[in-house]
Amino acid sequence: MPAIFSNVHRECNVGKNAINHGAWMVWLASSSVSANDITFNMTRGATAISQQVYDLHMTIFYICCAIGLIVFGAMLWSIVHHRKSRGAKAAQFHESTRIELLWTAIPVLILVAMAAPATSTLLKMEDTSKADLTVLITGSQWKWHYKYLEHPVEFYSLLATSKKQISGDEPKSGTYLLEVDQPLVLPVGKKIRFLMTSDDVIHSWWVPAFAVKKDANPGYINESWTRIDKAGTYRGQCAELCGKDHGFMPIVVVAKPAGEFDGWIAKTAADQAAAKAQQQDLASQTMTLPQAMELGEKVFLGHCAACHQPAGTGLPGIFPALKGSKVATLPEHRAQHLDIVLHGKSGTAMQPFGKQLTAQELAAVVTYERNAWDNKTGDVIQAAEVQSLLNPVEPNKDK
Ligand SMILES: [Cu+2]
Repeated sequence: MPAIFSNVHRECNVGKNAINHGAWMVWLASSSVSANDITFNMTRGATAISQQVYDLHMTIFYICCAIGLIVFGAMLWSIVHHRKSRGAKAAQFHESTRIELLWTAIPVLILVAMAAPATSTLLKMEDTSKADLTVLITGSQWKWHYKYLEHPVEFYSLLATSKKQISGDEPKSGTYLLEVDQPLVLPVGKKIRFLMTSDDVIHSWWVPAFAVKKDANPGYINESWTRIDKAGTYRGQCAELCGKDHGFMPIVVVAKPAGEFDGWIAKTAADQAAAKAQQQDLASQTMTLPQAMELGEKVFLGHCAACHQPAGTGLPGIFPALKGSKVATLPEHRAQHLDIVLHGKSGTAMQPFGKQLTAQELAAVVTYERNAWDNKTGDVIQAAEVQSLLNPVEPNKDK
């Protein structure tokens, strides 16, 4: 039994016939020492703001407890001492100006005492000025995209928990559903401004240790910030019900000392530039059908199978089947098929994959969808075609 409950239980047995106010107050005061150890309480977190939010939460909690004890204590005492069986007679008085003033003034004073620290903390939480680093966070069914606005670095961060753990075929790790392939890396001791938005539905970026929880809305940018005190790994989740895999888009932040972070961001920028150059190289190569099918299957299982299912059957009434569908089999729908994969389909859960995958991966996955599960169209899409659809040559505007 958690300590708080055993304390409550013990205190409830103290004096069966009378409420021991003294004991309750002692418990209330002493519990402040252990409040942080209670696992279902808020965390103190790893930032000055999260500590302030925690203190504010505890202050308001204790004020509420005290009000509850006084009000319910007075009620219970009155019920017991002025009960009918004791021959109590109701007092007959009306319109006492003094009492009315008192029961208006006391709650107003309590509310002001609560509002003052709450407002001060909220104002600090909203002050995103003078940031050292800005990260654009984009929620997308069902992953997060991070872009460092001062550096040429951006990437998607996807759930890394294996499908076998999810299906129960493997034992679950200690960080089950709270692990990603690429964590967001941030420097310690710097003010980091977050800009939140979404590609599709409303998500919410929530890391309890930073006391940051902000909605990521499509077509709108929300702001928040943090300054992390300690290096380490911090975990969070999407906190807005955003569809089928809402529970599968965790957040992992790795906070590194500033010097280490500078090294990491420089290396990542160089790696990403090299990968981009390599992708352009690959885009000029021609794939055979078996090569495209091999790569396409990997891409399909990693990005498409959650909705369209590994066997291409979809989920009837929710996600369309690709196996035997007109779009994935008929020659006249080939261009539409490519367009949907690259740019998404508005009004549906089908998101644009054009900026999430390389031209080669996009070509391979469309080839796979057009040839797997008896679709067998024989079509082989090449990366060069995808590239031309992604970056159409702009007509000369001078003409
Ligand atoms: Cu979400």
